[in-house]
Amino acid sequence: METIKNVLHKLHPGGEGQEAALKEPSPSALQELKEKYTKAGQDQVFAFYDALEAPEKATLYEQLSSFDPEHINRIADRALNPPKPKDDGKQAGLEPLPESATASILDSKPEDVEKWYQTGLDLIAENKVGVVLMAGGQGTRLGSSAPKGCFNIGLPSEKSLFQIQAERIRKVQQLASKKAGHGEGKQVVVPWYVMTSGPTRGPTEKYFQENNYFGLEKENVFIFEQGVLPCISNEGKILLESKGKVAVAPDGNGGIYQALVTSNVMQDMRKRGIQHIHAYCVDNCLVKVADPVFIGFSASKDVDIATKVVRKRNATESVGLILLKNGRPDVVEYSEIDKETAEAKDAKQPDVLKFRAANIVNHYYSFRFLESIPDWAHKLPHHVARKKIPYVNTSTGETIKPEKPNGIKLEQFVFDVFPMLELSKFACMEVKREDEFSPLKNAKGTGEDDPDTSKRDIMQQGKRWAQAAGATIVSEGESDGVEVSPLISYGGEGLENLKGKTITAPAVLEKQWD
Ligand code: UD2
Repeated sequence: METIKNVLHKLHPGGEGQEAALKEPSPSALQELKEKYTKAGQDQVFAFYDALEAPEKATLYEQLSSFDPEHINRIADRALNPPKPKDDGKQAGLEPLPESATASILDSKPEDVEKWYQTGLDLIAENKVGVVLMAGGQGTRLGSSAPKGCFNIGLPSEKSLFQIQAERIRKVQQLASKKAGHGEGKQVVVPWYVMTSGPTRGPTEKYFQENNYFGLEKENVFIFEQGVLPCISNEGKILLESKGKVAVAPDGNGGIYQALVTSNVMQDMRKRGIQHIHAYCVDNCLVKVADPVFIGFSASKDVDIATKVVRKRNATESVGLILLKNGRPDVVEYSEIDKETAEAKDAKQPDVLKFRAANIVNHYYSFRFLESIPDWAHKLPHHVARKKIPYVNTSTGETIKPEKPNGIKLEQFVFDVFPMLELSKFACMEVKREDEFSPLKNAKGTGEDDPDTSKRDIMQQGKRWAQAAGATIVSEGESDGVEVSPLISYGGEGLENLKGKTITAPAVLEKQWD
C-alpha cells in the first residue's frame, strides 16, 4: 500500500511542534529519485531543479519522494482507460436494492424506530460511537475559498455548519447520558474525527481553536489530513504548479480509508473502544450527527456498512444512486451515470424513477470492518475529474492558466468500498429529505442547494418542531421560520415548554424557555 510520507514534526523542547527544516538531498539520493521518475517517463518534473534555491530543491525532493511515479502512471492509465463494460455500453447488471436490504423511516413501524433510537442512545452512552466528518473537499462550486464547514448560511444565530454539527454532538451526548442516568462523574463522549485536506487543514484547525471547539473537549476532536495526488495532463504527464512544486489535489473522499490508518485515527478509536462509526458530508446542514436511530438500526442488523438515502428529486439531481450491481451493493455517481439509466421508470409505478435511492454521503461502518482497511484500501478505483489546471510549461518555463480542461484530477470515492460486501452485511435506510438532507453545493442565488435553501430548510424544520410541540407561529417579515438551537433539541424532542406559547417568526430558540 503506498503510504503517505508525513513530514516529520520534530518537537523542540518547550516549543510548538514545527516542521524540521528540510535538507537538500545528497547527490546519490537525488540521482536515485531522478532515475525512478525517468524510468516512469515523468522526468519533466526535474526540468527546473538545478536552477532552484537550496530550500526549494529540498521541498521539491520531499514532495516527489512521497509519490511513486509508476503507481501514478498505473492509476492514471486505469482511470483514463477503464475496462469496457461487456454489453452494448448500457450500465450492466444494475437493479434497485431489494426491499430486504432497505428500511424506510417513512414506512417503518414507530415502535421499531423508537427501539433503534433507544439502542443507539445506549451505545453512545457506552462510549462505543465515533463520528468521522469528511471535510477535505474544496468548495469550488460554492465560490468560497474557506473550508465549507466555516460557511455561515445566514441563520439568525449566524452559526456555521461546523458549529451546528458540534452542537448536535454535544446534545446527543447529553441525551445519551440522561437516558443512562449518568451522574456528573461518568462522561459520555462521541469523539469527532475531522478529515481535512492540504488546502482545508490549516484554516479548519484555526477556526476550531478560535471557537474553542464549540464547547466540545479539545482532546475529543481529532483533526487529520487525507492524502493528495498529482494532477495529470491529458497526455499523462505529472503537472508542475510552479518550478519547484508539483500540482496536487486531494485524493477524493475515498482517501478517507488510507487516511484513517496513516493518521492513527484507527488507533485512537481502538484505544477508546469505539465499535460504531458514523461518517458524513460536511455540507449537509440537516445532518443528524451520530444519529441514534441510524446507529441503533445498523448495530441491531449487525451490518458492516449502512447508508442513508433520500428519494431522488428528479432524474438529473447531482447525487449518486445506491443500487445493486451484479448482485453487490454499489453506487453509480451522478457524473458517471448514463441518461437511460437515470431516467428509467419503475415498472410498477410509471411516474416513479426506477433508480431513486439517492446517496447523501451519510454512512455507518462497524469498527471491525474498518480494521480490514489495509487489505483493500489500495485497490479502490480512481475516478477522473477533467479540470482546468494551471501549470508551468516545462519547455518554456511559462505559467499557463488554461481556458479549457487540460488535465485530470484523480480521486477515490468513499462508496467504492460497498461492492466488497455481501448484501447480508449491508443495509440502507431511507429518510425524509425535509428532515435530513439539504446540501450546500452552490453559490448564493443559484436557487437550489445554496445558502438560502440551507437556511430555509433549517428554519422550516424548527417551525415544524415548535408547532408539533403546541406553539403558535406568527410570522412577520419575509421568513416564517424558527431556528431551534441543537443545544435545545436534537430532533424536535424536549420542546414541551413551547406548548401554548406564541412565537413571532423569524425567531431563534437559543435558550430554554422559562
Ligand atoms: C457527493 C457524493 C454524491 C452525492 C452528493 C450529495 C461522493 C463521491 N459523491 O457528491 O454521490 O451524495 O455528494 O451531496 O461521495 N470530500 C473530502 N475529500 C475530498 C473530496 C470530498 O473530504 O477529496 C468530502 C467533502 O468535503 C464533502 C463530501 O466529501 O463533505 C462530498 O464531497 P463533494 O461535495 O465534493 O461531493 P459531490 O457533491 O460531488
